[in-house]
Amino acid sequence: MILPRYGRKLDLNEWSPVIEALLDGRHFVLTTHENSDGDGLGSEVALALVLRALGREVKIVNPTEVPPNYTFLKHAGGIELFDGRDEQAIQDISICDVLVVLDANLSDRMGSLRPHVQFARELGGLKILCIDHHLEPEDFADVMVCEQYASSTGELVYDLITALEEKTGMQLITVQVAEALYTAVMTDTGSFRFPKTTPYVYRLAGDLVGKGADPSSIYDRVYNSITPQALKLLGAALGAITIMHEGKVSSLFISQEMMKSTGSKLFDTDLIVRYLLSVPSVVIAVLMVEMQDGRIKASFRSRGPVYVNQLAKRYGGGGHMNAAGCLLHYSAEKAIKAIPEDVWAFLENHEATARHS
Ligand SMILES: [Mn+2]
Repeated sequence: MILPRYGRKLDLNEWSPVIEALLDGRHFVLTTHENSDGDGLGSEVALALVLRALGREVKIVNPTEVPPNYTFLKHAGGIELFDGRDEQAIQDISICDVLVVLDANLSDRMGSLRPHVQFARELGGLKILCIDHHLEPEDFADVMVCEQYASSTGELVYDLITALEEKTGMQLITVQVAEALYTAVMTDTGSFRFPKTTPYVYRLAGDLVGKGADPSSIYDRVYNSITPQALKLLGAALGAITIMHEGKVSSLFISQEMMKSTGSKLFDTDLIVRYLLSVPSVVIAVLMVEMQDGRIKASFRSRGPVYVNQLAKRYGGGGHMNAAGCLLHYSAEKAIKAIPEDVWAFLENHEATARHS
């Protein structure tokens, strides 16, 4: 069930279906989307610490491994981050009573964990909660808070935790919780500069800094932690960017070969996508990465009111207005040829519609 969208900060009463489910649960598993980012990881670490402070058993199990620049989150709180390669962690999905999905609103985004979740669901007794801020949610959980006004899932989790503080009379935002939430909000707002960075987001960040989150050390750990391999990949990738269609579309294909020859990993491609939109004429950028299993991970970025989530949706993905993605079963040759053409057709159609309205 998707809760009605409020388009603003929820109050204690509006959060109550989530709070009830959290307080009723004993054994929790928290998870986020494949190829996890700062928002998903920070949100789950913050919520895990809070649930633990409330005496609950909590495990974090993600579909894919944690990028090295986010491992500091677990050290801070003594929270372990498991992934789909850990069989014991997978077992926990079938014995927990509440699964909380953070920063993902499609069941598909749980990747390799999805069949295990479905199995646990069929056995009965597993309650699923979802807290997210992407467009067009799929109704797959018992309680879903999907608020696209929010800058980040971290912003929603902050609101949830403050509502829990109100409900329990406990102080729940420790230094570690503040650090995790700050990481979530900082990364999803592009360091407090994307359009959804409202005055409220700055107040929230100020509160977290007041509670012990250190902005410069968190920035340093997240962004100034590039490996030499990632830097080599960046160099190769920048040289391979193509700008086409009157300078309005930029595209880049990163092959397995490029990643192997530089010794880089999938999450090393995350720092590359922003360069694709750094040319002012570019309206839509697409980054395609050939994954180890042969699938193509496509990330779309746009400038202005261009809903690239609609583009991603055609391929079974989704996301936000200006940032969306999908996974494709395309060959490399097909992706390189077809996807930038689809992007251009989508943009031409968008421009024609905009002219006539
Ligand atoms: Mn997010």
